[in-house]
Amino acid sequence: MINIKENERLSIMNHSCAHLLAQAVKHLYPNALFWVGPVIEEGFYYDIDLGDKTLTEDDLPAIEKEMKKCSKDNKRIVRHEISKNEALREFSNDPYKVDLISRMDEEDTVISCYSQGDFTDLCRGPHVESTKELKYFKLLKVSGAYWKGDSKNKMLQRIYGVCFENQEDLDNRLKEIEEAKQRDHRKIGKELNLFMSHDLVGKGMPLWLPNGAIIRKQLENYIYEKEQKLGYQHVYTPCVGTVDLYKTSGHWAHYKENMFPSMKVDDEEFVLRPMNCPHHMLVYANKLHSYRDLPIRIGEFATDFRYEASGAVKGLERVRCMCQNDAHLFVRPDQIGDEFKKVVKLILDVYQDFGIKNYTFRLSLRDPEDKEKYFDDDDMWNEAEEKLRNVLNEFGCEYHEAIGEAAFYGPKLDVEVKPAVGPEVTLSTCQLDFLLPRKFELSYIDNEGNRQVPVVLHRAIFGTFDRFTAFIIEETKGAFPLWLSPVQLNIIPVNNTYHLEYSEEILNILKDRGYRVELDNREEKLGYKMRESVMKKIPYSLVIGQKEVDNRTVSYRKYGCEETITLTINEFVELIDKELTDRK
Ligand code: TSB
Ligand code: ZN
Repeated sequence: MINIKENERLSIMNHSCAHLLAQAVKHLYPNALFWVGPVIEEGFYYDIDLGDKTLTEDDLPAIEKEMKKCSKDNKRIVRHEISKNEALREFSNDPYKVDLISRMDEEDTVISCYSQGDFTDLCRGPHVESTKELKYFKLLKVSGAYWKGDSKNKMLQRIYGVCFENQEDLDNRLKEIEEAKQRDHRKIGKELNLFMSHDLVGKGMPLWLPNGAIIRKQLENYIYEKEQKLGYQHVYTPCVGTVDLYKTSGHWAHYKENMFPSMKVDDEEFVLRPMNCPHHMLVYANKLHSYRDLPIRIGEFATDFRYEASGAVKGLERVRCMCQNDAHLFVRPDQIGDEFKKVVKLILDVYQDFGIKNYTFRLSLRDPEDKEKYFDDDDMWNEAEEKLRNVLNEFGCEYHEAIGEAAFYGPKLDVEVKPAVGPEVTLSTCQLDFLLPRKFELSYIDNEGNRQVPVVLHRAIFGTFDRFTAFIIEETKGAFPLWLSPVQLNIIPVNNTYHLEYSEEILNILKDRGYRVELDNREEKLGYKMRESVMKKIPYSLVIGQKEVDNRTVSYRKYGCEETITLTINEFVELIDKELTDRK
């Protein structure tokens, strides 16, 4: 998809189109007040106060029609500049504009306005020269958006749209949007009964349904096996901690706005944990460690709670209650490079297993000038950053460096992916931390009998099971590989009178082997049942007719294939076993 924001011409057109939208809205809703209308990757939006009116998608065609009219009017888009005071006077009836203008620092700031016919908006520009240049646009959706993103403020109407230079580009974009909608994990999640949400449980608190729970369990088993082989030790710790725990870790000072408020129980004050690091620090500190014991790798599938803005929560991808595939690796400084390398290798292995190809590595480094944000030990930072870079180069990974994006406690590597709808998100992460071990006074005894402080690597390969599942749903469009599929095999007797008994026999054989298998014994036509099996994206549909009964065979059709293949039961079981072991 073309990134509108990164294309200069399209960026200007989309910004102008946002003004065209505002002009049309003003014609149709004369009391409308306008907040901001920026260009985004996908096009543009405008946040608008329409009083009590809540827009729906049904209102968009009329607005679009009015935009077309304004475009045809062919009005020149004219820039003029006024002083801050003049601007305050001119827009005195518009509290949103007054808010914007008042926040411009200097008294003598020059403020630019753009006018097109009867409509003027405060704006830095630049814009196209005339409204008639804006012909190929489409309004895409409407949603509520709190003023300044704060849920205590009024809810505004946000209208999204996109504009291109010609009809073909616009059509292509609309096609892409439609495909993305079909792939959206929220849509597929509903169709395949993977997860749900309910107002009584709360925003951003998904409920995993039986089908989704099967996928999650498989993911847990998969990564647990891998981590066992790599020497991880898994623990279970509570999803709350006292406020004091998070004061010790520094989260209370630096991360409080992302946390749920605290609650009192007897004389203790608890918070729902947003991260598991403090608990794992205490697990480490529970024992004395020698330099020979390190690295120690404490893993957990750990539930966390984070306050995410209500407008940001999204299906399983961005939730307020999540389960991390978390681990904290306690290493000696001389082991940083090796251990980081193992984490990167694990990430690459996992992505290969899942066939994930479209991702980017982001190496977040400190800004050496920013002495306030980053704790001050230049040598340590330089060495650590160099080690991370070397590992990525060794693997031949392409990555981009984000200066000033490191956490205050150390550099990190994130893996970014693009969901079907919306901006990029981070899946895997590996973060170096020099500070937390000090805060918890962690130590190990070195080979001369002296106390030393270990370094910690925070890492999550899937990120969270929630986000990873969202991603996998979109990657596979719900057609999961056999090992992940909620239902793996679907047995369809051609005729219940003659073929049901043998079908049931096969059902029992396959169930005994531990496969997730269903038998469709409804009195429906074969074609209908086959279509439904495909709609449910079941990997194998087994058709059992007279030939199969007579020869004690099964005939199957794989999802996405037209071919029907007949095998003996034993051959079929072998095939399935192999596919399950390979987890491909
Ligand atoms: C890796 N303390 C570290 C941990 O040890 C940590 O919490 N890192 S994190 O903040 O980056 O979160 C880990 C991963 O959780 C992220 O990489 C991301 O994939 C996932 N994640 C973060 N926020 C959300 C959310 N709101 N919904 C779903 N997944 C999320
Ligand atoms: Zn952590």
